[in-house]
Amino acid sequence: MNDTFLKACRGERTDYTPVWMMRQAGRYMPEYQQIRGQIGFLELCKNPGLCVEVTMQPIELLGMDAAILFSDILILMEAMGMPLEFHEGRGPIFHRTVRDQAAVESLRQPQAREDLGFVMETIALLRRRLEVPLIGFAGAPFTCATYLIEGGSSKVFWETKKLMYRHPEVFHGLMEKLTTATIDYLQAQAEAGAQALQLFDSWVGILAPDDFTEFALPYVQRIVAALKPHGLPFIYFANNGATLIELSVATGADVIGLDWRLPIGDAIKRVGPRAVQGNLDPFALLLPEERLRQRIARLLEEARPAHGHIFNLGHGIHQHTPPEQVRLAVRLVHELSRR
Ligand code: 1CP
Repeated sequence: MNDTFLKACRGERTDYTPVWMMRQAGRYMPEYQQIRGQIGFLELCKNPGLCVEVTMQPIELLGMDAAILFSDILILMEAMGMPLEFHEGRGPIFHRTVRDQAAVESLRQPQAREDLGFVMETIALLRRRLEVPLIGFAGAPFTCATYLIEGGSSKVFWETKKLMYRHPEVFHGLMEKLTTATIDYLQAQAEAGAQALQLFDSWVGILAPDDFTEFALPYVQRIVAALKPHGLPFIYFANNGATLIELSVATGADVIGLDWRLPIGDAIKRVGPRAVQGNLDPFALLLPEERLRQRIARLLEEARPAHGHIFNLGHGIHQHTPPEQVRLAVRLVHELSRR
């Protein structure tokens, strides 16, 4: 069992810097495309046997030090009674939106162990096969709320901010429900065998720090606190969160995920004595080998003062990234960080 990733999360000494990449299982891999050619994305998420295959692909072919459960953050909201569809090229679409009190009340509180049993089954199957730790995950309540309020992806988040500012009680009611569902979901994943947990706050970077404090932070704090007794490292990733570093630390998470928009050395000073995860620009994987080597060497050097560093990208791998460049990056991290 390669436990380098778990040691780094706990701030313990490791022989080299462990690496995994957000969205490491997915469309940039021909082996994934081959499976997706036979089955729709949502069906794939509900098929434990195939989810295991897809989760294993980047471990076996690219040499990652941790696996992330193959699923999607929106699966939980489907289980809350929000029918969901994925359109080729257009991304996720919810058939209804949640923009008033009645819609919030109509959301059901799922029982993760039953309603999302396929996820727990995937985790159990993976634990029998994997020789690296398995990361479970969920979307953070704010990010999940944006999808429900907008009815899908957004660039300006008009409806989200309108609800937040004009009807804060409705917004907070929605956040309450998402928080309760997320705690149950992550606890179920921990019991099923997940060895670390990551909360993805992909769109929370649109909030000013004061609004983060009022509308997002208390819910993340509750989730982190509820999972503490399980003893798993907890990673909080606020995308576009350069202005939210201290507040990310205030969530209580053990590991702070960093996007690429700030130098990792600066972030580490602000994070203080806990582990960090990040933060190569996903597009830097397009650099020629020598430049990529320099970039990674510099990042590793800057991250030396961290109380634990897990190498990752600053956000998910882009779907057109050549897999051989990903393999090269993994090899370079291992080679350049060996102590
Ligand atoms: O066509 C396909 O094959 C589907 C593409 C795809 C994949 C491979 C989607 C649709 N989701 C996923 C897998 C996925 N999603 C994982 C698997 C594990 C891994 O990382 O390897 C994870 C952790 C997610 C999480 C996720 N889904 C997030 C948070 C992470 C992030 O990137 O910020 C978000 C925001 C989603 C929503 C979602 N699901 C899929 C898409 C295309 C999107 C984003 C749409 C948008 O931009 O709003």
